[in-house]
Formats: sequence, structure tokens, C-alpha cells
Amino acid sequence: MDVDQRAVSRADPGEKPVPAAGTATFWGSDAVAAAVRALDLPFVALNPGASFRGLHDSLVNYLGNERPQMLLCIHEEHAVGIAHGYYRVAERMMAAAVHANVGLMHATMPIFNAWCDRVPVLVLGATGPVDAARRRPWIDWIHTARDQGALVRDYTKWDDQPASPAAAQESILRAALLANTAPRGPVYVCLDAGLQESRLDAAPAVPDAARFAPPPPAQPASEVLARAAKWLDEAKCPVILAGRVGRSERAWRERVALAEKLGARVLTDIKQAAAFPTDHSLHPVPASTFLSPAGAELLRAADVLLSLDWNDLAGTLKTAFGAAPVAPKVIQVSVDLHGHRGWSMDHQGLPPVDCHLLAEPDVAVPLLLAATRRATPAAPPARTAAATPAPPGDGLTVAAVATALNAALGDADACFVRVPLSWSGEYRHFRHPLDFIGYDGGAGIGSGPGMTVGAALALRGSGRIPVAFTGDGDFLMGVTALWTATHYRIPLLVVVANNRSFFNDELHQERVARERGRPVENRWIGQRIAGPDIDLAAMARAQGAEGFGPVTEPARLEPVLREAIDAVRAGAVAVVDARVATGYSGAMSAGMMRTGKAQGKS
Ligand SMILES: Cc1ncc(C[n+]2csc(CCOP(=O)(O)OP(=O)(O)O)c2C)c(N)n1
Ligand SMILES: [Mg+2]
Repeated sequence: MDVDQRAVSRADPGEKPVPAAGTATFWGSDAVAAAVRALDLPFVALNPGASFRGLHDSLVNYLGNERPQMLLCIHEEHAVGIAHGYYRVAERMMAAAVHANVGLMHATMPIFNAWCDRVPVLVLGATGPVDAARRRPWIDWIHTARDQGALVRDYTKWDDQPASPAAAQESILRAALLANTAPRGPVYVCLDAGLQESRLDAAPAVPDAARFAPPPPAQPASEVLARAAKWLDEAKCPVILAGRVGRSERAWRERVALAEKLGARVLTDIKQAAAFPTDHSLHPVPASTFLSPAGAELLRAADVLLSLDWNDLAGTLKTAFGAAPVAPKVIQVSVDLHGHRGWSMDHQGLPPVDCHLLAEPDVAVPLLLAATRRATPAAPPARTAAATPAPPGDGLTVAAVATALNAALGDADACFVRVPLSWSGEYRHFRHPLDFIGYDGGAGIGSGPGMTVGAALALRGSGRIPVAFTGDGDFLMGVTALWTATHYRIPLLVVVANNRSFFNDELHQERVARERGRPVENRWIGQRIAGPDIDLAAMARAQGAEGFGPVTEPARLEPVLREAIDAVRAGAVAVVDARVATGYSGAMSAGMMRTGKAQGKS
């Protein structure tokens, strides 16, 4: 990955433990810590709990709170969210440690998000003592479950509850191997409190993690590759659906080169991280959450579709073709089907596929580039002008905030960690893999702040400003994640599109009311976060961040954003409360309103 890994070395220098005496005695949790150290994980985000007090001690006093360094979080939801956001930028796995059952229960949503987003996280948990004779009265019984992994088994790649220190080491190595092998995902290792606190006879072994590393990525079969290349060479109107791809600049350039060689039009998806320069002439339709009418038209005109692990290919094709047969030949590049299971429908619909390259897009694209022979592309490559957000208008709108944010950022490199649900792809161009890191996978509101802190952690020292432009609902649910950023001095900017409502759902109530002939005016009841309005800037200041606003005047917005960006450049966590009007513009609401059913559910 191209991010500056030096920037993620040490956080707050104040958390260096005093050296531990008595290293002649070793404990089961030291063996666990030795395996974690062997994996060279930079951080373990956690909220503490007695069920892993053994491991906690080993991380501090055996490993010296280095590799991994602890990141204290106010809530387990943030711990896993931070690991998720960190991976999205750095493409490097972090660990999260969560207390017996109740801590894991708090962490279930971000684990689900990571699962849906194909992001590896090593979740360490605990239970017991499994040996009932060793349990303290009451609390150890409450916090012992027969099968704690069952809470997350349906949305993790693997889970385990090892019964000895040696087995725990193997378990952690296997967990990391599986988590980092595509399709990637979170894993859960549950450590018996009794095992952690058992005395070892000798110093724990230090495993050679290199011998348990993920295998090189799978290559597509050569005859399948040749068929795909032939179809792409012969296509009159090829279209690339650029979906789940990596953050590498090399892979970015190869995708652009392939599209230019083929003259293929490219669609991107706001749910996924930046995959193609949105100001390229081959990217004619702004990215959207649901396929836009212009995107559907493009697909209907295509004779060959190349899906680069597009999230929900079947749903996208259904939007474009309805009940009619899918006319173009469909080439799918994805290993995702290896992870499809029965509990969650995150595999989406079953797409028709005429040629399946069982490989990750970043592996297959250079092979396709080499295998295609096309001399004249179907369309000339060129670049389009800058993004054209809607003009600000009278009140504050999301479009107006986007315009002001673009102006205040100017030429600065930014990484958009989050955009609000009402965002339109027209509001800002993405020209680099780290310009935008996509949504959270599972559409779990409240994930924004935690993922933002994790992304910002990975971006430290890169010169790129982490920007979360988020809804007030998302911000409020996850707001205490900001404390971890202020505590460990992780600069970032949050701009809240504060419509004082869980507004997405007002639209759902409106739709239901219309369908039923009931008063649409009541759509706000049980949705508005007003009376009292929450002072979001004060919530930021309460945690040591700089709070700006509420900003209600359009003319004030850009100067306030400039001030906030300057604060971030100086090392602060800054939050801007932009009081926007309720109402959605852009592709999200278009997608919701087009269909008879309430499609905007998230
Ligand atoms: C954990 C969770 N709870 C509820 C929802 C349902 N939901 C989807 S969007 C939304 C509103 C989000 O509000 P906000 O972030 O303020 O965005 P807005 O719709 O106002 O733009 C809710 C409650 C969800 N997706 N996740
Ligand atoms: Mg809102």
C-alpha cells in the first residue's frame, strides 16, 4: 500500500509502561501476546474487561504496549470501527479486543459491517473461566457463555475458542491467515480467562508468522482469461463496473489503462471506495448509491460488461434491464462467491455471468491489459472539467456544504471517509484511490465516527486530510469515538450535515403514507432530532476536539470550514455543525422515489 506506514508508529508517548520486573514467570496470555506480536499488528483497539485482564496485562507488561499499541475506546463499536477504517486506508489488519459477551454484543454491528465490506479484523474476546471451579461468584458466571462465537459466527470468516496456550497461538495464526485471504473478513478468537491466567512452565514460543502467511492471490484460468480478452477486443460498446478494488496506485493506473485501451465507459459506486477517476471522459455518469437512469441507459447500450467485483451485480442488472433478458455478455472478476453463506444476504442477488474470472480485480486487470490486443479504443480518452455541484441557493443544503468544502479544501489532498446519504457523485471528483474510502459495508448507522478515527490513524503523516462529511444521526450514534482521536492526537475533520433528523426514514414514512392515503405531514414524528436541538460542537468540545457552529448562514460556511481545516492541519480534531435543511437531492432520493417499494432502506 502507498500510505506512509511510518506515520502509524507510535501514538501518545504518555502511554509507555514502566518496565516490568519478574519476567521469569510467564502466563498463558503471554503466549497469546507472543502470537499477536508475531503478526506485527500495529494497534489493538479495545474497551477493557476483566475477562481479558490476563491478556491486557500481557499487552502492557509483556509486550510493553508496542506492536500492538493499545487504543482505548469508549465503546466496543468504535474499537472494531477503528480497525475497519484503518484497513480501508492502510490495507493492513488491526486487532480489536472486546470483553466477554457484553463487549462482543456491543461489537456485533461493526463486525457485521466489516464482514459485508470484506475487511479483515482480528477480534480478540474472552469468556470464563470455562472451568466452573475457578469462577468468581456472579460476574464470571454472567460473563461465561457456552458458545460465545455463535454471536458472530454467521458474519465472521472463522472463530475459535482454543483450550491451551499452544492452541491459542495456532488459533491466532490461523485467524490472521483466513482474515487476510480473499474474500477477506473479520475473525473472532475467544480466550478462556482460565487459559490466560494459567502459569506457563517456560517462556512462550515465538511463532514464525511468515510460515503461516496468506498464499499469493489466485490467478484466473488462462482459457477463461483469453475468452474475456477476446470479448473485450470485439466489443463495440464495453462497459466496466468498477467495484471492490484495492487502494494501490499501480492498480488504479492499470484500471485506467485498460479502460482507455478498450474505450470502455466506466461506472463507479458511492458505496465502494474510489475505483476510477471520476473526471475521466470514460466516466460519464456520476457515482450513485442506486443505479441512476443514465447509468442504466449506459448498461442497456453495452454489448460486453466487465464487472470488477461490483457489489450487487444482479440488482444493478435488474435495475437496468427489468424483466427483460440481460443482453450484454457479462464478465465477472471476483472471488467473492468463496465467502457466500446462508445467514446474511450480503451476497446479493444471483447475477447471470457468461465468463467468470475467479480472481481479485487487481490481479486480473493487468492480465486483461496484457491479453487484450485492441488497437483502436471504442472512444477517445480525455478528461472532463471539475465537478459541478449544485449552486448554494438560499439555505444550507448538502450541495451547498459540498461546494463550500471543496472551496475550503482547495488543492489540498483529502481523504473522504464518509459522505452523507444524500450525497451525489456530482459534488466532488475522486482522482486517487485514497480520495474516498466508501461506505461501511453493512449500512449500520453510527459507524461513521469510528471508521473516521481509524482512517485518520492510518493517514497520519501522509499530508492527506481525513474528512468525514456525515449525517447527524450517524455522528450522534458514534460520537464518543472522537475521544480516541483527541486522546491519541489523531487529526481529522468531521462536517455534520445536521438536518436534525433521521431523515432517510422520514422519506420512508412519506412513501408509506402516500401509498396508504394517510397524512404525509406526519412523516417527521419519531424521526426528528429536535426540541432540544443537540449542540454537536459542544459534544466535540466536551471530548477535547474543536467544535464549530452551528452554522446556519451560507456565507459563514466557507470561512468556518477554512478555520476548521487550519485547526486540523495544526493537529486538532475538528467538528463543524452545518445546519442543513431537510430534504434529499441527488441519486439517493432519485433511486428511492423511482421504485414502487421503499428502496432507500439502509
Ligand atoms: C444501526 C442502524 N439503525 C437504524 C438504521 C436505519 N436508518 C437508515 S438511514 C437512517 C437515518 C440516518 O440519519 P442521518 O445520519 O442523520 O442521515 P439523514 O438521513 O438525516 O441524511 C436510519 C435511522 C440503520 N441503517 N442502522
Ligand atoms: Mg440527519
